[in-house]
Amino acid sequence: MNEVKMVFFLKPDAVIRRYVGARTLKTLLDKVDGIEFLTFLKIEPEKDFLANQHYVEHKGKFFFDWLVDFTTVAPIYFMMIKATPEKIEETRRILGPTLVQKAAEEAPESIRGRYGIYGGVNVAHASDSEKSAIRESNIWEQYLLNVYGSKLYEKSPENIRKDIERYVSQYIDYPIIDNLRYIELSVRLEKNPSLRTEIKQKFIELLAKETSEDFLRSPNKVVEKLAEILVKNALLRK
Ligand code: FUP
Repeated sequence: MNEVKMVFFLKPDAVIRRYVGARTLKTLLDKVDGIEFLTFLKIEPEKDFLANQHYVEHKGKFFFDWLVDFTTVAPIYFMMIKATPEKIEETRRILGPTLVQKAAEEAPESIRGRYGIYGGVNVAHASDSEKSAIRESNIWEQYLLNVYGSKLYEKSPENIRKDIERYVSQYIDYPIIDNLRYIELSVRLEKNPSLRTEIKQKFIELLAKETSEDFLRSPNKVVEKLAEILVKNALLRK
């Protein structure tokens, strides 16, 4: 029987906010007993793939276009993880409920409860059941094999773990802005859409404190683009 793999990725908010991504990966390494990673790739998936495959079940929902824009605003870090039903459940428990306010209320110690920004800006994706793990690992494998070919699974799990540990040690001591601050600003904007420009500027300032030089200087202005996504996220739920 084929082994089951699950999909886990750091979303753009966790990639830009350096500490958040590092803390998320460290938590997986520390808390999921015997976790084994089969890939660790910095990628920029195409909108078409996300819209028509990964997120296809959400097509037509009010947040769908926003979700695809959010997931492509900056690179993501993509992991395939060796899965069992127990590991899928454990990883999801550590990640917490989908929406940040619910996560903060019901699972304040979860990754999304502690580090999510607001609404669907929720740090990471993890397959949520054995069925979705099978579906997602199959579509991502097909997609990535087109790009990487046989190099996709070239590295041993031991070496991938070392790559992830290197990522963690590179970014774990970055500064972090309390996510309550992002929540306050999002709520303020939700109530007063006319504050859009002012609050977007504030988001840019906060994200700039949490990110690294490469993103600050990136020609495609990922920090500003993520700030715009945070603005739209707050206004989406009006
Ligand atoms: P999850 O498996 O927890 O990531 O959640 P879903 O597959 O249900 O949703 C995928 C993504 O859509 C979420 F991560 C965030 C986004 N979303 C919203 O922005 N608003 C919603 O009301 C529901 C989901």
